[in-house]
Amino acid sequence: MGFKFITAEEAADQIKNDDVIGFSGFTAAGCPKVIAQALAVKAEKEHEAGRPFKVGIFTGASTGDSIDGSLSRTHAIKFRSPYQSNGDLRKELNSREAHYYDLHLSELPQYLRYGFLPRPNIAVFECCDVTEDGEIILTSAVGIAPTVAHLADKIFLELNRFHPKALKGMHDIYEPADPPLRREIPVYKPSDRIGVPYIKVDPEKIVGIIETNLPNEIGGFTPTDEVTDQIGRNVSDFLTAEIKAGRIPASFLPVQSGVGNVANAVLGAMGLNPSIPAFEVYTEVIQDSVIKLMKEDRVKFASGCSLTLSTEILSDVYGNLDFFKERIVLRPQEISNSPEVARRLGLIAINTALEADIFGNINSTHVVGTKMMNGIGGSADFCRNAYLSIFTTPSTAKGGKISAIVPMVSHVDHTEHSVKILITECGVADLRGLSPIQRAESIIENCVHPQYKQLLKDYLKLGVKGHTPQHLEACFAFHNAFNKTGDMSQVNWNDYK
Ligand code: 0RQ
Repeated sequence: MGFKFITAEEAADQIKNDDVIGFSGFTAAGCPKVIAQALAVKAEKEHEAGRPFKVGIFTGASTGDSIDGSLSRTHAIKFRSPYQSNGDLRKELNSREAHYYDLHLSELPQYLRYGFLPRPNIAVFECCDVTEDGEIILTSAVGIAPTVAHLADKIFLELNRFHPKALKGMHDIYEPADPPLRREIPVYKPSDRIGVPYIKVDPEKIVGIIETNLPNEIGGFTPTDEVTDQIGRNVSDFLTAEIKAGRIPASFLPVQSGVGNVANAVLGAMGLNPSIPAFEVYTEVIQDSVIKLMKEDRVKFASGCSLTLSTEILSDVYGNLDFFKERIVLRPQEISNSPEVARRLGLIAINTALEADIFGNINSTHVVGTKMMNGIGGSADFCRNAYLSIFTTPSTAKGGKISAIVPMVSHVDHTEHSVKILITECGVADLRGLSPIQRAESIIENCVHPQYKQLLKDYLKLGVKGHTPQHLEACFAFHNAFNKTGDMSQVNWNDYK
């Protein structure tokens, strides 16, 4: 059979109101572009004609602007899961124009297979190659595509010539059987390959292919600053001390690191520290700093779900595929983020908090308790199951008007039971084996910004008895002060005595 080459508009014509679409990609890497843009145009026309048009959207994590941005601006999203980081979509979610369910990334594929969520009837994937017998080679990410490929009735492909066909071999596609038939996922070291390099589908399901030549829509990272550099050094010094104390093997353990500026600074500092041996990475997002360290021989191997790289670095990878294909594997997110594998490999997990409390609970998602920022992403897949779970955060936000460390987090994503180490630019709180009051003393002493130290010490003196000295009326006083005055430091404990 020959494949049918169509336009993005012809693909969008076949997508109906209320359809559920599963997109390939993880972050903006590997995401289709032109079909979503055409769908946004269609949505606008339908709305102008007075007809409803909204679709449900599942992807691996966040997406490029063509999906989350275009479809939000045209109010075409009925629901969205499992993660996002787009400003326009954030507005839609926080005004409840679109429904959002924030999920652990490892769980989404199996939730779809179990039938816990609406079935994606349409698949839209970006690929660098496809064969007549239905072998699809993805581009710079895997995400949920293997599962969606099986569940969808129709598959549309964006064959993106920006990504070389020679990428074949970087992906390792493996889907576990569902209970009661599931066996162990046989990844025993980050470089183990357990699947095949393509997604195999019935070629009859591929209803149209659109040829494109477009780079990923990945924004550049802002450079590190004094605060993030100091956090990086604190993490790296802490890990060195752990090796010296014999609590991390001298050969080191695989590292998982979140995304963003702090994560970049942390990896940079680890790379510069001669006491940390060259290490392996078992993570979800492979970002620029990993490639840089790989070229310097400081990172030996990276297993991830996406190459979330600036176009310049991605082009460098594509220009040296022989070198990088031996050192990188891209996996579906239920494998890159598998709790089972994270526990087995003994990951050092380093993620960023939006807000932490003095007892060690972490809020990664909600600004002042109500507004969704991005989502929990893969942070809990790793943090709960790691060998050692570290959270980092600058001690303040918004020019010091917000303390990132508060009496009680305004939303809980990671509980005190999963969080072992908290690190800010001020220092390190090692929470292992500490009771709630000891954790509070350690966090205030080591991590809190000087501006907020006395305020938090005074909070503990409000006279509360019990195992966890939380004052149920005053525990959100920082947030209330911020909501009233725009500055958490304006809190007045006399109001609560
Ligand atoms: O706001 O952009 O308006 O200035 O939050 O903060 O310090 O730049 O940090 O970009 O690393 O993001 C937790 C959101 C941190 C991210 C979070 C404001 C601050 C700024 C961003 P502005 P920073 P980052 C792998 C693992 C969850 C998912 C995860 C995240 C903005 O790391 O989404 O870990 N994590 N995934 O000013 C109000 C506070 C604040 C605050 C910071 N306490 N209150 N605003 N800000 N602290 C990735 C995947 O899963 C794919």
